[in-house]
Amino acid sequence: MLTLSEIFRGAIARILVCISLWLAIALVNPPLAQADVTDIAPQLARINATELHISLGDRQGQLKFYPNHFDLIAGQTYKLILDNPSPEKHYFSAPDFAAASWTRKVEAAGVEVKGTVRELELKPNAEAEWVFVPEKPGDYHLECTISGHAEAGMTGTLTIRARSSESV
Ligand SMILES: [Cu+2]
Repeated sequence: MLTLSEIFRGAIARILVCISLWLAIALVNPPLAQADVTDIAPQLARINATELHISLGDRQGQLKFYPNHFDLIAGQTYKLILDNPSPEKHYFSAPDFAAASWTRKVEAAGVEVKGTVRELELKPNAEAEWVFVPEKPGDYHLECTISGHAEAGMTGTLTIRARSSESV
């Protein structure tokens, strides 16, 4: 049979175990500082990048973008992979769209290019990657700026839509 002092000592011991456990958890998991949250955000956005592909022309030398229209959602991260399967040089030129978007990264021929994208030049068989976040809703014109190409049909539209929770 337990004496009163044994019950009392048992209770004290349990309380001490609880306090030390709580201290251990608090030390291992300190509350997240604001800086930590900011550091994590770009990595999360990178993981969620939606991949898109566009071809500038085709093997037969057609002067077109494939596809010639994209529907994008503001605030979402996209990774646009551009290639040129045609026998001649082409440009992906959409300066107004670029101004309405935030460029995170541009990579062409394995080299990262810094700064804003207004126009990307793709030589035959070249590939480029553009990681961006569209921001300002609207319809933006895309064209190849080589003389005669836009007139022959090498144009497109890039649409940025507001997130569904926002009104346009
Ligand atoms: Cu062209």
